[in-house]
This record gives sequence, structure tokens and C-alpha cells, in this order.
Amino acid sequence: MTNKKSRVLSGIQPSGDLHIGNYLGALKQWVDHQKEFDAFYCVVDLHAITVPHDPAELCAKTREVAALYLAAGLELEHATVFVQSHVRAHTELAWLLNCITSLGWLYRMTQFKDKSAKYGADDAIFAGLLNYPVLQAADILLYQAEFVPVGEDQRQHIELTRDIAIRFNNTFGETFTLPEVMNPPQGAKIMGLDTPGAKMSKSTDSQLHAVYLLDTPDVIMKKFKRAVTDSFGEIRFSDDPERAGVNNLLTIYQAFTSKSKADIEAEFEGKGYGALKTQVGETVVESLKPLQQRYHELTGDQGYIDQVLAQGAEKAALVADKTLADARERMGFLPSKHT
Ligand code: AQP
Repeated sequence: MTNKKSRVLSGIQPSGDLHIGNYLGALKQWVDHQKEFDAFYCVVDLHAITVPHDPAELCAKTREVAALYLAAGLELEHATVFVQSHVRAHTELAWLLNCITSLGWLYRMTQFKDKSAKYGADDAIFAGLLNYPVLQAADILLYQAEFVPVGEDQRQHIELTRDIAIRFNNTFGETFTLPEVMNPPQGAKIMGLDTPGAKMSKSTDSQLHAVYLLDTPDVIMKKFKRAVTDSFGEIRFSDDPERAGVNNLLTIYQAFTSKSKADIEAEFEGKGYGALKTQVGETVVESLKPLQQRYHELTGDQGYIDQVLAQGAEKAALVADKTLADARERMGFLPSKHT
């Protein structure tokens, strides 16, 4: 009997400030389960250029996101942390997979529909925005990941990854492991505080939409105090879209405290929305304090993060290059004498 750990891979785009949705949907479960898995976590910078971007900001945010991975508690003896673009195999496998991916599959992706709708005319939409789920499939398949810990919004992309892997395996022979989605028990879909009908997102202009991991306590409290609720005056979990604001606050509270729904509803019995907002805000402030402190320590030594990322890329490339070589061979490319 072997004790081989299952492989996991996930990543976050350095496309803005990370928020508590990214933390609860992805980062927290990476940290909570890191000892159980052989883990690869990358900063997916190539995904962040699928919409217009600022080069200096991309570079700064890439380091910031990597530092947040470590500040949240990822330990390097359990997790390989690296930058996606530092491992060239990602872009090469993405091209190979693009050539077996049906256009119809990509047009059906909800994230493409939502994000492209913001740009209106086709001429304003980059082809990368349509194709990036294929790059995401390459990210996952290169590492033969069995599980992909992500928020609920990414489920469709993981299903697409499986479809692409199945088509490749059926056409060219068994090459890729089929990955499964791993959602957290709570917090898989955190909604915007000002728009509880829409998921909390990095790319929004509203000041009251998202609580960022590096927000100060005052700002966090202000955002929770102004969170949209309803006029029912009842504090309980509910799937009713009209009660989505209160449900979202309770979900955030549950994800940070791990209390049961029944205990939480009992705790707020007879209390008003003001008390709920204060309690959730204070819980988030306290929960983020260790992460924020560690982030500031880590970034005090800028060279450290770059060194971690260099070592991570080296380790990741060992795995990724092997899978890419297998895929190239199976597709019939003439082996190169130049390496
Ligand atoms: N609101 C959310 N609730 C729970 N999980 C979430 N995630 C994102 N939003 C929520 C999870 O965070 C991880 C990283 O996401 P991403 O950066 O790859 O892109 P995204 O899903 O498109 O996230 P954002 O924050 O909305 O970014 P932008 O605005 O740049 O597109 C994923 O695991 C995701 O599920």
C-alpha cells in the first residue's frame, strides 16, 4: 500500500486586489488542506492579460498575490508556489489543447458571456478572453491534478478541462488525469456586499462591493455597515433572492467561524441587522489580522518572495515539462534535438 498524496492545483489571477470571496472560495481551503495533498499553487498572471491591463500593475500584483498566498498560511514544505508565466509549458500546452477544443464549448462559458458583455462589440473583446479556459485546462492537466480547489464560479471551467482531457485521451491515448472540482464547505460563492445578486469580484469600480484582504479595520467595518440587506427584519439563512444580502452576511460569518447554521441563527435571534453587520465585520477584521501582519512582514523583505517564486518555478517545471513532452510525442511532433 502506498501513501502517495493526491495532487491538487489552483491559482488566482493578479487582476486586482484579492477579496474575501477569493479567500473563502480558494485560498482558505488551500491552507486548511495543505498537509493532505501534493499541492501546486500558482499566480495565474497569463490569465490577467485577457482584458486590458497596466504592465507595472501586473508585475506588482503578481508579487502581492504570491505574498498573500504565504501570508494566508501556505507552507513551502507542503505547497509549491510559483508564477504561471515562469513555466513556459503552460502556454505551449494551451496551444496544443486549443487545437482540439470546439469553439462552441468556449462560447458556452458563463464567465466569457459575463465578461465579454462588459466590452460590448466583438472588436473590443480579446481572443484571449474566449480562449483562457483552455489555458486554465493546460494549467491543471500539466500537473496531472486530481483535485482543483476553487470557488463555485469555476465549476464550469473544470468541467471543460475534463472534456478537453477526455477528447485528448480518446484521440491520442491516455495522457491526462481527469480532475475534479473541490469546493469549500462554506463560502464557495460570496456575493457582493452592495449587489448581493452578483458574486463578489475583483474587477468592480464600486467602493462598497468587496472586502479586500488588505483593507484596514475601519474600511472593513464601513463596508459591512453599508452592506445591502432587506426589509424583512429576520436573521436566518435563506435561498430567497430577496433575502440574499442577509444570507450573504450569514454565509461570510459561518465561513469565518465554522459555526453551524442553527447556532448562528440562535445567536442572532431577536437581534437587528445593525448588530449582525457589526458582529460579521468584527469577525472578519479579527480573522484577517494574522494574515495582514504576516503579509507586511513578508513584503518587508522583497527579495524573499522572488526567491520563493524562483524555486517554485523550478520544481513546477520538472512536472510540467514531463507532461508536455508526453503530450507532444502523442500528438506526433518530431522530437527536437535542441532543448
Ligand atoms: N465571490 C467569490 N466567492 C467565492 N470564491 C470566489 N472566487 C472568485 N470570486 C469568488 C474564487 O477565487 C479564485 C480566484 O479567482 P480568479 O482570480 O481566478 O478569477 P475570478 O473567479 O474571475 O475572480 P474575481 O475575483 O471575480 O476576479 P476578476 O474580477 O478579475 O474576474 C477562484 O477559485 C474563484 O472560484
